[in-house]
Amino acid sequence: MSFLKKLMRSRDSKDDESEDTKKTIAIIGLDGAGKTTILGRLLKSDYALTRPTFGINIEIYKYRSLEFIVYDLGGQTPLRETLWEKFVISADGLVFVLDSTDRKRFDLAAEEFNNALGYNENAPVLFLSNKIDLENAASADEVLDVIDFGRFTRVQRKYSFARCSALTGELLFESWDWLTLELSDDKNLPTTNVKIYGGYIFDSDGSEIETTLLGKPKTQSKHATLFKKGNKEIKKYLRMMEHYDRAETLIQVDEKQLVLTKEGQLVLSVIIGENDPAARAIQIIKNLHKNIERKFETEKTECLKQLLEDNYPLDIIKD
Ligand code: G3D
Ligand code: MG
Repeated sequence: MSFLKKLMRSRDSKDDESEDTKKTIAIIGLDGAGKTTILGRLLKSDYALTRPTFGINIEIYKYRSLEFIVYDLGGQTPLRETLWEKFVISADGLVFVLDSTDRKRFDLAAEEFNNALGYNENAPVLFLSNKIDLENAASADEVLDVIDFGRFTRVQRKYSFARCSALTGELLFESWDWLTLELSDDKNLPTTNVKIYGGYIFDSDGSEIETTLLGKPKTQSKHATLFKKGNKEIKKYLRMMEHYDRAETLIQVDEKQLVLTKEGQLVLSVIIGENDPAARAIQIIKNLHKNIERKFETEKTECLKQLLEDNYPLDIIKD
């Protein structure tokens, strides 16, 4: 955080400590790019509401040790100038969303992106090329041809480019994790390990194949209810995602996070600690997807438990 900002904040607030964990993010992009859907996907798994945003949605989103105040700004032309000026200037982070299937408006999107960068010259920028679940989504190269990222290197500004799907959640959490780390003043924020309390294997039709609770028996019985709730959430999500081959999500269950990935017929999920990096958990279960199919053929029971214990001993709960 800049010195000036810190000074202004400490003037406004007596509790400077907690202010430091609050970050404002402006999500911008043309109308229909997927801004509201992204915000919804981050907030909850069953967020289906995507109506055009007139004006502004403000949502609070807690992730890891930060509290994000996210401004989802309407993309309609007449609103852009007034709203952007007000909210983009003061944002700690900028997220620009591009509809990667809307090639006709790539140039317009690039222009808007430039405008936004003019309003705020410091905040880290996360550029999301959205809707990769659709067949005609632009490749990374196509987008990079239109958007000049070289300028960030020239001025040493922090940025990240990712392709994602707000609808299925694919690659969204990894990108958000990047932004979280960029904005965190807490250098102790864990970047690698997570604390896995257990996990599930489901069939994509919603039938449960395995539930694994990890840790000592006492810990396991303490979390039994949590796992029942998780089971319900997974089924609900899978009903929503039945037409998609790949999906990822993060669902808050009590004080823990449930991370889920679906690849074809197979659904893997783990429950991790409240402030753990979901991106790491997603990586772990993506890696396991490959091994699990192989393991299934030989051993039918406790596949997930064994794979976790064998490959990720440092990531699973011990007590
Ligand atoms: P906006 O807030 O940027 O204006 P919205 O955009 O979030 O309202 O999304 C506009 C439309 O795009 C919505 O469709 C929404 O479901 C869809 N959409 C958003 N993200 C994705 C994505 O990743 N993949 C696909 N396939 N569609 C997406 P409707 O039909 O409701 O207008
Ligand atoms: Mg919207």
